[in-house]
Amino acid sequence: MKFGTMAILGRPNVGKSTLVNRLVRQKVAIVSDKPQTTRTRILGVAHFPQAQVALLDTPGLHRPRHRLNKRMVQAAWDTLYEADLVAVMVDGRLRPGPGDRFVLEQVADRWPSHQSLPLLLVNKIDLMAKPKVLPIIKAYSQMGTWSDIIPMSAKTGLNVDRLIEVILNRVGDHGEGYSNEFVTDQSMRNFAAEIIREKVLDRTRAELPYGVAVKVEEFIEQGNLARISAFIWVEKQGQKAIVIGKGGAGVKAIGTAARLEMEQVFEMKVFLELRVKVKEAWRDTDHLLAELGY
Ligand SMILES: Nc1nc2c(ncn2[C@@H]2O[C@H](COP(=O)(O)OP(=O)(O)OP(=O)(O)O)[C@@H](O)[C@H]2O)c(=O)[nH]1
Ligand SMILES: [Mg+2]
Repeated sequence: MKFGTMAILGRPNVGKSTLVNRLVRQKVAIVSDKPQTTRTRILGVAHFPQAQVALLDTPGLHRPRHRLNKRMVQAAWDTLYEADLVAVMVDGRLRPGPGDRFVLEQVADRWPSHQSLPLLLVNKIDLMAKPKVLPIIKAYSQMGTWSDIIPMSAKTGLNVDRLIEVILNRVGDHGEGYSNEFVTDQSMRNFAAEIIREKVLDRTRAELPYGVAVKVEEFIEQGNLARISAFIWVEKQGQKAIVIGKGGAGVKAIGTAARLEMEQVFEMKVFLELRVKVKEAWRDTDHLLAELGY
C-alpha cells in the first residue's frame, strides 16, 4: 500500500478546503465565501484502492495582524515539515499579483530542496472562459518551478481525476498509513464548533466573520443523543446584536442550520444550545486563544 502526506497551501479563499473535502469524499473542513475560514491545520485522509493520501488543509497565507493570524500562518508553514508532497493552490480568475508572488517565493524558499517539486493547482476554472486558462498557466509557469500545473475546479470536480492521477504517481511509501475507516483526527467536539462557525459565516458580512469564534462548553453523549452547549464569541457589543438578530432570529437560524448538519454528520439526534458572548480582543489574547484551541 502506498502512503504519502500532501499539504495544500495558498492564499485565503482559493478553495483548499473544498478540495480536501472532495478528495476525502466527506466534509472534514468548513468552507465559506469569506477569506480566512480555516484557522488550523486539518487532516483528511483520502483512501484509494492501492494508496492512502493524508491531506493537510491549511489556513490561507496572508499578512498577519493579530496573534490569531500569526498562529494561523505559522500552522500553514509548519505543514511543510510534515508533508512529503506540496500543492500550492491559486484562484485562476485572478492575475498573479504581489501577494501570489510572495507566497510562491516563500514556498520555494522553505520547501527543502531535496524534496520533490511542488504541484501548482489553478482552481476555479469552472468560472473562467476557456481562452483565459492557458495565459494564466503560462504566467504561473514563469513564476516558479512546478512538477505539474493542473487547471481544475474543486467545486465541480473538473479535472480532479487528473489531479488524483498525478498525486498517486507521486506518493511513495512514506510511513505507516491509517486504518480503513480513519478520515480525520478532528474530535466531534471540535467539528461541532466548526460547523457552528460555518453557519455564522454564512449569515454575516464584512468584518464580523474575522472576529467570530465558537467554543463548545459541553458535549454530552446520551445514547443516540448529543447535548451540545456552545458560545459564539464576538469582539464587540454591536456584533453581538448582529449575530443575535431581531428577536433572536439570527442565532436561531444559525442554531437550526448547525443542528441539522450535525445530526447528519454525527448520525445522532442533537440538542443544541447556543449563546452569544462578547470577548474583547480575543484574537490578541493568549489565554483566550488557548481556550479555543488555537
Ligand atoms: N466556482 C468555484 N468556487 C469554488 C471552487 N473552489 C472553491 N470555491 C468556493 O470558494 C470559496 C472558498 O472556498 P474554501 O474551500 O473555503 O477556500 P480556502 O482556500 O479553504 O479558504 P481559507 O480557509 O479561507 O484559506 C467557497 O465559497 C467555495 O465554494 C471552484 O473550483 N469553483
Ligand atoms: Mg479553508
